[in-house]
Amino acid sequence: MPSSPSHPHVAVVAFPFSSHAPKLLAVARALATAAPSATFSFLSTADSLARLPATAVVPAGNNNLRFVEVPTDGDQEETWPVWRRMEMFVEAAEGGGLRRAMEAAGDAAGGVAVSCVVGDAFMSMAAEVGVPWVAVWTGGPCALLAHIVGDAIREDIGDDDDLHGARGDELLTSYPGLGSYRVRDLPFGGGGVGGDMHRVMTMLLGRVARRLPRAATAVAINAFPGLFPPDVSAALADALPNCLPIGPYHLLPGAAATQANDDDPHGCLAWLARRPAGSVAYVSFGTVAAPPPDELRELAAGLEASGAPFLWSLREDSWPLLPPEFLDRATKAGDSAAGLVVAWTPQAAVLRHPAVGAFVTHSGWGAVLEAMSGGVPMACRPFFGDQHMNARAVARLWCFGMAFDDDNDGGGKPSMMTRGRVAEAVASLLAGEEEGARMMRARARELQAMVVSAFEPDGGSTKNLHKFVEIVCARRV
Ligand code: U2F
Repeated sequence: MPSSPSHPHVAVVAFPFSSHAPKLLAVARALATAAPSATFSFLSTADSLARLPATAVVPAGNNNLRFVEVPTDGDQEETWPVWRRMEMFVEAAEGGGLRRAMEAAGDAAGGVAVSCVVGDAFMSMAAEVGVPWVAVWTGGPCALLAHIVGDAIREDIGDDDDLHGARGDELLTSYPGLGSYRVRDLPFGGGGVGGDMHRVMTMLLGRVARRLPRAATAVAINAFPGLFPPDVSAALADALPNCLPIGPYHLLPGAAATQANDDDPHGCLAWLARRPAGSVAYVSFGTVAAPPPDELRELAAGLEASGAPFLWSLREDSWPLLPPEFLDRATKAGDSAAGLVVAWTPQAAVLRHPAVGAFVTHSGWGAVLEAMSGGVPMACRPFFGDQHMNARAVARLWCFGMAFDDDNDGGGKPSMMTRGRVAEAVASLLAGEEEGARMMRARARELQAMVVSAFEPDGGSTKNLHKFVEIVCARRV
């Protein structure tokens, strides 16, 4: 295959599960917009490309972004559980699949070989493909720090089962950048995702922790300069080569098309438009987390008890778990209903809508940044992975929300949502007059202003995006 070292051809490689691909595509579209003379190939599976919003898979920038399918075994796709598909996909990519997909991208680009891989950090086999690897981390940055020093922490604390043990409430002050977090916030526990999924994620994250610091040319993180205190930024800069906060990714120039705000089949935005400013509680647990049935029913009861209108994004397979009379009230009473329960919302646009005044969520990192960008205070019910650290940062570092697992008496109470706690949290975030509630709303507005500044022409994320583009498109002879 002929190569052309003077013409950058960048392969942007997605991890085709949960919400990873749209996040990588936001980065790809920003790169293609900023570097119109380079070629970008977005690599993902057919299944994952088909799930992207139609607006996202059209050429970006100067018609320089193309889409390339990474082949998988179609029979397996349909029938196997997600953890198994992940495992098979990663094995195939490690075993030459990624290299072949890059060659196919080169052929499709008229024989211009790939000069750099920008890959989801979970695709860490990109370190082996013979061109510079620039990694994109989509989760909470402090969780990445914790994974990098994970072996040392485990040696110190014990295995994952010990996170909630006697030392669970100890602060991680001996680890640079992690001093605000407790042992039990660490991102190593399974939190109900299932043993097999936990095992696969642990394997992937172990590889990320080993390869990123040594083999990546640069690492993009979904944050903006000034979001974290200086000790965290310094720890990230020490641990990672060319660590560049360029986010929030969903606000990168050119990224809006990845969110399909116009794609609102359930009429969420129109429903919100008929509600007063700051009156609605929005509820979503992202693309993977699923509260246990008892807790879902408590949440439903708590939302009703709060008396606030609510919009709930809930995957349809969980609907039968809700009390039938609740769904009838919430979905069948039309516009007079207190709530709207739908399978999917245009979430970033929902969180920007003036009617939304509180967000009950799993605190996935995307959710945290979308809430910040919308200036919406959060009530966090973390389940697994980075979500506990994210919730801790929302409640204690940035103070624009509360966490259901924020156990003030140090007794290791469960992090469950109960109807009373939900009703209290929602009412407080929306309109509580107590000082704590006022402060959370004020902090949410301050963070929103910081996000806006980050993308001004001389803003921190804008400047880092320029550096990122330079690294990715560097001409290498
Ligand atoms: C995993 O996170 P999730 O995919 O569960 O959650 P988020 O990082 O919050 O991303 C979910 C995305 O899905 C979108 C939402 C986010 O961009 O706007 N979405 C939507 O548009 N409509 C809906 O009705 C519901 C969601 C993991 F579980 C987390 O712990 C990690 O932090 C995350 C890192 O990528 O991946």
